Parts: sequence; structure tokens; C-alpha cells
Amino acid sequence: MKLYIYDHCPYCVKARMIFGLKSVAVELVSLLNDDEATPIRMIGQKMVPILEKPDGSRMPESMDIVHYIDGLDGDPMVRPGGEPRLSLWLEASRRYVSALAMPRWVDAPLEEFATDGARQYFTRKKETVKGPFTELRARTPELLAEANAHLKELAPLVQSPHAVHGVTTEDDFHLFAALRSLSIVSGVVYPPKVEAYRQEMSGLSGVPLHDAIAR
Ligand SMILES: N[C@@H](CCC(=O)N[C@@H](CS)C(=O)NCC(=O)O)C(=O)O
Repeated sequence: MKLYIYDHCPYCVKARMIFGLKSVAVELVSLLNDDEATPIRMIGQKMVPILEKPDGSRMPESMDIVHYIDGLDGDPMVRPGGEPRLSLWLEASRRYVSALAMPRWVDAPLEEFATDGARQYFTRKKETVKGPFTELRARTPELLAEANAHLKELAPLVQSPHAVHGVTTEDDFHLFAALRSLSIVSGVVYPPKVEAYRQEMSGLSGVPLHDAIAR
């Protein structure tokens, strides 16, 4: 099977995770961020992740892909998520995660940003929603302080390094995707329980963190 992705994309992270967690082989294909034609040809819109099954059919939507791959062996492991305290934490994390990550992703050696055109496409598109990346960068001290304080509130919610609620739920996909987005940001301080979770989940899912290229 092939999974079409952008490396930075948190929805793609969710889809990638299940292949590692269930030891299912997958070929990752990174699209250039300004390649509109390929995803539109495959699913009718410019969006990833896209799963291409062995019969050539395509499936969009990260959590649909998670449940499809999880069910292939007849023994699904992913339980429903939506635990209220974690949902609130995730909702609040949206205040800073993409504002910190977006100007850094586009500057990092990621395959989807291999060309000037791809970097310009992403910058133009996201700046219309988030404001100029120069302004987001200038807000780094304030956003980092918010992130670091908020991560302290996450620590008591993490029950185990291998599953936020002790058993694998949809919440693990949402949480690890958010933490993986944050891993491109240098200066983030992870409380020990959160750091253990990040590392364990990265290993189990086979999705590398961006710590080594953080900026
Ligand atoms: N509901 C979709 C959302 C996927 C999504 O929004 N993907 C983003 C990348 S993170 C995308 O392809 N956006 C179009 C673009 O970047 O031009 C899912 O869960 O898979």
C-alpha cells in the first residue's frame, strides 16, 4: 500500500502511526506542497493523507485510514477517544501549535518543501489564515511560554508512555500528532511523563520526531 503525505502534516502523522502500531508495511510518498494535480486526480481535492490500496482504490481522511488499517487483521486495537480533559487540552493547544510550527516547517529540509515554488505556495496559503510568518516568528517568546506552561498541564493526563489513557485510543493519534508538530520547535520543555510518551509513541508508531531538525 502507498500513503501519500507531507512530512509536516499532523493528519498524515495520524495515518502513518497505525502502520507502525500494527506492523503493516507501507510505502510513504511525499508530494510537493504545490502539487495540486496529483491529489485532485486521486481524490478530487487537494488534500493528504491519501491511502492507495493494493486494488488501486484511494481512501482520504486520516482517521478512516487508521480504522481501516486497524481492522485488516480482524482484531482492531484502537478504542474510541474523546476523553473530555484531553479533548480540552488539545483544543487549547491549537492556540500555539501551528503558529509556532508553520514558519519553521517551511524553513526545514522536508520533502514537500524541496522547491521554492512549494515553499511559496505553503507560505502564501497559510499566511492568509495565520498572518505573516515574520509576525508569528516575532511572537516566539510569548508562544513558547504558553506552550511550556500548557505542557505542564498535560503531564498528569498521561497514564502510560505507550497510551495516554493506558490503552490505545483515538486520542493517542490526536495527541501524538500535536506533539509531533511541536517537535520542529526548539526551546519546548517537555515534562518527563510527556517526554516519555513522545519517545515511546514515536518508536511504536515508527513516526520520527523532528527534534533533530528543530529550529
Ligand atoms: N480531515 C482531513 C484533513 C486533512 C488535511 O487538512 N490535510 C492538510 C495537510 S495537514 C491538507 O492537505 N491541506 C491542503 C493543503 O495543504 O494545501 C484528515 O483528517 O485527513
